[in-house]
Amino acid sequence: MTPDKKTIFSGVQPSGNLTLGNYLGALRNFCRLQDEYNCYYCVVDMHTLTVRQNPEELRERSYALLALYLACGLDPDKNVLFLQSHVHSHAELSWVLGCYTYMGELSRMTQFKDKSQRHADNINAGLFTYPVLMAADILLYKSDLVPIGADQKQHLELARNIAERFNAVYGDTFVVPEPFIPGNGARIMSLQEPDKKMSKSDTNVNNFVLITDPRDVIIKKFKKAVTDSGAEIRYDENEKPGISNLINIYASVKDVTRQDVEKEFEGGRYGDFKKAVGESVADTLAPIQERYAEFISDKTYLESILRRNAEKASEKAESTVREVYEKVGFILK
Ligand code: AQP
Repeated sequence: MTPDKKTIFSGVQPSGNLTLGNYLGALRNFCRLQDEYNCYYCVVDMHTLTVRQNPEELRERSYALLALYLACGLDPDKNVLFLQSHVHSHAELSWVLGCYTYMGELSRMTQFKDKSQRHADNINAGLFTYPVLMAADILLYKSDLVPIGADQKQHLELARNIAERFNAVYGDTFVVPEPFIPGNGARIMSLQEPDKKMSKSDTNVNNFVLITDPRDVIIKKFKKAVTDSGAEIRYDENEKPGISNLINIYASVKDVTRQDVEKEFEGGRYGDFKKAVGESVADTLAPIQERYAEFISDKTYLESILRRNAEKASEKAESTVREVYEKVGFILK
């Protein structure tokens, strides 16, 4: 860790195979920021328990997520790539911060409302307190910046409020983190239901594109993507949510503006546009898929990264927890 650089923390849950939304909203920016910042990028496995998981699959998906971090270009010598459950300080700080978070705040979280509707048979306390654990993840590392998709903005705001509240009582302890939300790509929507976001735990496979989907599958999914009545390729989230989502995806993978996309496909047909979007996504993901296949076949290497980085992350996290314990009045051992 370089002392004069600012710190980043972010994480992804191994709650399913990662989607194009996770890549464009989060992972791609992780890579873009890795030279400028000291980065902690976590596989936040503890968060996944808010929804029932198959233990064997969860373990495999945790390895897969680390392999994807590497495949997307994160350098394991430059970044602290680690597993949340390897650092006990996350659970410890989460308990303390939970005592500085109000029920009313947690009840307002839209993800809690969404997920409790989707999993009505399992509205557990963890689902409700999830944003407190997320606040602990971020605040433990005194993070300045948190790269996230737009869906996590509300949770990040809560983390800021908790940090400010704690600092107001005990004096400067936590850095109040800023979100880093990309322009295009911040909110990739479902391909079949463009009024909801693309999610890795969606039950309809045609709603999402996985980072690891084969080229023909990617192109087929885009071919099937819901478009809107009319024939114009124009960005309008309210009137044309399907086409707007595709414009956003194309702009994001090509790193151009939405206006550039409208101009490129002016007068074009929906079918040709969808094919172009599918091909551009497949081209972008192909090199990542190749590297992923190599990394996932070497568990020994993945384990060595996790072991090494758990130590690095623990060192920083434990020092924050000690500081917090002292401030709240615990006797340090
Ligand atoms: N559709 C999306 N568009 C842009 N960014 C997205 N992210 C997720 N979906 C999109 C960003 O990916 C990061 C990791 O997300 P997460 O694993 O912590 O959980 P999530 O936000 O709840 O993502 P999913 O895919 O919807 O997971 P499930 O289905 O398990 O709930 C975050 O930065 C997120 O913003």
